[in-house]
Amino acid sequence: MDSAVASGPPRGPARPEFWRSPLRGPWLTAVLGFVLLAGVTLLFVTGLLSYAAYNPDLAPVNDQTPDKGWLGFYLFSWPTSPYWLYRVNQGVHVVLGVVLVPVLLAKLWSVIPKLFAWPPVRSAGHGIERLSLLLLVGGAGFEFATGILNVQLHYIFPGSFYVLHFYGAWVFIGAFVVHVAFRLPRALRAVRYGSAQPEAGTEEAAGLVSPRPAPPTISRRGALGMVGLGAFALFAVTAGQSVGGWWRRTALLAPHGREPGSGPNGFQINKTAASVGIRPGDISPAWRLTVRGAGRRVVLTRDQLLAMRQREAALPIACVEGWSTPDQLWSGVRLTDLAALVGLGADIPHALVESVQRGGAFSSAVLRDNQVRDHRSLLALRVNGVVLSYDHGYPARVIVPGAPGVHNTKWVTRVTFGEPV
Ligand SMILES: Nc1nc2c(c(=O)[nH]1)N[C@H]1C(S)=C(S)[C@@H](COP(=O)(O)O)O[C@H]1N2
Ligand SMILES: [Mo]
Repeated sequence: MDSAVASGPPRGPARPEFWRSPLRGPWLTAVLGFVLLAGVTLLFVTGLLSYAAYNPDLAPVNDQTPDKGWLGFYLFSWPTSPYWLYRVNQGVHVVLGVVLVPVLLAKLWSVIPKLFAWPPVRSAGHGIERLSLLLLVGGAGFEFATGILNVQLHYIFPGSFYVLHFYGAWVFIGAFVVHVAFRLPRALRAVRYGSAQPEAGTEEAAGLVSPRPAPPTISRRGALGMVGLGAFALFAVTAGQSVGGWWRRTALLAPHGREPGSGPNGFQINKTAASVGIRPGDISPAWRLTVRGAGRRVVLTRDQLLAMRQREAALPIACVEGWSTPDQLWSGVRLTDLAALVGLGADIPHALVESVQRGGAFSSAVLRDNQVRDHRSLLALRVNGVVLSYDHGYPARVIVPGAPGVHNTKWVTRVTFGEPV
């Protein structure tokens, strides 16, 4: 071993001279690192909040692994106010995740010589540090990849996206915290030192500065500017789908397309009726709504629902994929009024909402009691002054303030209050 070290690293990337970019150095790495420190922290917080918004601890239909053990310590009853909470949270989470991609790639590029550092493991401590870097880089790659595949509707992962992205986030953030703890002092020194390069091979160079730099073709600030420009370009073609409405046209990367159609029902659709196998017979005049709870059962036609007191609520649809719509004016029957039909008045419990859809992860959802009790929570029959279109959930769909889109079940046929779920 000693003689191998003494004879120096093998030819190729393990030798510092192999890396020739004059841009690499502690200042560039530190600046990119600080951007990621702020960005990843915000991604983590909005990600945890997004997960809490699913009320995963409430029922297995909301999440396939409701018991998160102590990783779910922070879960809480997702509020219904402000009603745009999920829209803003998820817009920030997804847009920021996309925008940070060039920064992450630049950061990885800036430290790549260290991947080949020689000898690969100097000591036990160094070995542990490198292992944590594997979790850091692997975790970042995993979180960004699963997130982006999900917003691009490319479901190729083995198992549920929530579960993978959630546990992946904890692994990543653990490694991230360790990394920040070890590197923060050095990064602070590097930015104080300024963008002048330290001598290659010195302590301050941190193994990043090339001992044999090629002539520069761009300054370090210029390189940062290019990364910023890339991030801004991604922002410009992504953010429009979170703002919705007219701005959707600017969302060139929107996987659902940029034109959601026109007219009162002309706003973004997630799954169309045809795509989830809703048959004409399921939503024909023979359709019925069954309301159950407190040992009672009431069956209603759509006309009977329309004969009940109609209420209005202006609420958006906000999907986990980051897109959302501006407020739409829904009208229909309050969930509290449905509860009253089976004799539930005060202390209305949670409710299981089921659709006519056969199978599929989104065919039913459990709403928490605070969501059911909110007077803006409706079983909507109409939107923006007209009958719901088939694709927006005719004959009836749920709409709840502040909730993720997935809990706004379409083609509802049964609402069950208070049964253990
Ligand atoms: N039955 C049923 N309801 C559903 C879905 C579904 O696939 N099936 N998709 C959900 C998701 S993920 C979202 S974001 C919203 C989208 O509603 P919209 O298509 O009317 O915009 O509907 C929700 N309701
Ligand atoms: Mo969604």
